[in-house]
Amino acid sequence: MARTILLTGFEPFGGERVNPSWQVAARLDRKEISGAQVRALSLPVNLRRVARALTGAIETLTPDAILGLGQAGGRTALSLEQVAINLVDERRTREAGGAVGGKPIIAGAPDAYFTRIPVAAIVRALKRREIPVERSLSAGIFICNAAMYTALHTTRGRPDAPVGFIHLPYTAGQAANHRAAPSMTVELMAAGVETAIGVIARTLARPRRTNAT
Ligand code: PCA
Repeated sequence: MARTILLTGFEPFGGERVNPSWQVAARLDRKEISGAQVRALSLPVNLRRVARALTGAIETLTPDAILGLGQAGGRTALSLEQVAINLVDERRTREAGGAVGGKPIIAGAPDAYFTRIPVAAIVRALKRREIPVERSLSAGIFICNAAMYTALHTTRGRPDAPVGFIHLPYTAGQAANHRAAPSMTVELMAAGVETAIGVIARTLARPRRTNAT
């Protein structure tokens, strides 16, 4: 049976007309990459609704892997997030319609989760394709971090399932309105994310360890 990779992007926020994360996810929707089928999901930039949308999709699709995408204006490269923390920022949360100010995303849950996608292999693959890529130690304390945390927490019982998050720079079009901001074309970002999904999909294709009896 074909493997399924849930690929999430966000709606535009902060006065932007587009969000590169959704532009990239929409482009790759239904694509078959290294034996895995991509299913794209658009997420709201709202703390409560994002958790509901994400856990609902995980329940209905039971994806073999989850890759979240988000916009991080100002970054210069595809940023592979290495950690998600159990915290949301007060001020920006209010803007995003939530009431959970300065509190954990999920009360009583672990402080942090490390990414479960093969970061080093993805960095190598993107560098081979000459696509700017970096590792990041903070996904922030806004909705993207919350989405990454929620995905990792919801799938904690399946530690072999790859789950991770990549922040994207502004698109070239967005950067036209942000003086001196770095940017990439949607095409190049999509090529990078497709490469990353290929690496993830190939780890799924490996025969699983079975308990020999
Ligand atoms: N970026 C924001 C929220 C949605 C998005 O695309 C973030 O980094 O939290």
